[in-house]
Amino acid sequence: MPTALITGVTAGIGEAAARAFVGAGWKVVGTGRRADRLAALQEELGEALHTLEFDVRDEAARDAALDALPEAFVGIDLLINNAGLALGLEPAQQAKLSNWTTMIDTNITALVSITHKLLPQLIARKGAIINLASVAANYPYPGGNVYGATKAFVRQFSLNLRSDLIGTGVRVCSIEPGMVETEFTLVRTGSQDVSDKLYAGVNPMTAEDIAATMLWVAQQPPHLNVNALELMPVNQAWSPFLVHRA
Ligand code: 8X3
Repeated sequence: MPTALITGVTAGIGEAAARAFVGAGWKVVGTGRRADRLAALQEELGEALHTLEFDVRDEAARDAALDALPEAFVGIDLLINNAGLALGLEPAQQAKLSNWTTMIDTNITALVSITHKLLPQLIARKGAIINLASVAANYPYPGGNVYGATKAFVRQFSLNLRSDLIGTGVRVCSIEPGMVETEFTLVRTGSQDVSDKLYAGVNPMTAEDIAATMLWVAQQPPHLNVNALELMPVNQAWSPFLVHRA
C-alpha cells in the first residue's frame, strides 16, 4: 500500500483528498492545525489515516512530527501540497502587509520547505508530488495581487522540479482549479455571506471533484506525467481586459 502525505486535511480539498486516497486503498498521513477536525477525520477513516497536528509554517513542529512517524507510515510515496490560503480581495494599495506575508509564508515558504525535506525519500521511492496551484496562477484578476503571485510560484516551482527530477522517476503535477466551494472564500473575506453570494447560482466545483482529479493524476502509469491541469466550473470563464478612460 503506497502512502500519501497530504497537508491541510482539516477542510475542503485536503479533507476530500484524504477520503479519496484512503477509499482507493492508500495510507494517508494528514496534517492540519485543528485538533478537533483531525480527530473527527481519524474517527471516520480509521487506521489507514495517521494525523499530525502542526502548522505547515512551523518547521520545528513539522520536523518533530514527521521524524516520529509510526513504522507503518514511514516512507512517503506521494506528497500533496494542499495547505494554503488567500487573505483579502482588496486592491494592492489597500491590502494589509500581514496578509501578504501570511500567504507567502504558507503558500510558498512552507510548501518549498516540506518539499525539500521529503525529496530524498520521494526520489528513493520513485514517488510523486501534486501541488495545489490555482487558475490565479495563470490569469491576473483585481484583488488577486499576492495570492495569484504565490500560486504562479507554485505552478512554476512544479514545472521546474520536473526539470531537475528528470531521470529519478519522480512525477510532479500542478493542479490549477478555479471556483471550488470550500472554506476558501470565508477565510479570504471573513464573511460567510460574501462566500455564499459568490458561489450562488454558479454550480461551482466541489472539493470532491478536485480530490478525484488528484487521485486520477496519482493513478496514471509510472511513465506518464501530468504536468499541469487547469479546471473550472462550466459557469466560470474569463473577462475582457480592464480599460480605464480618463
Ligand atoms: C482560487 C480560484 O477562481 O476562486 O484559487 O479565484 S478562484
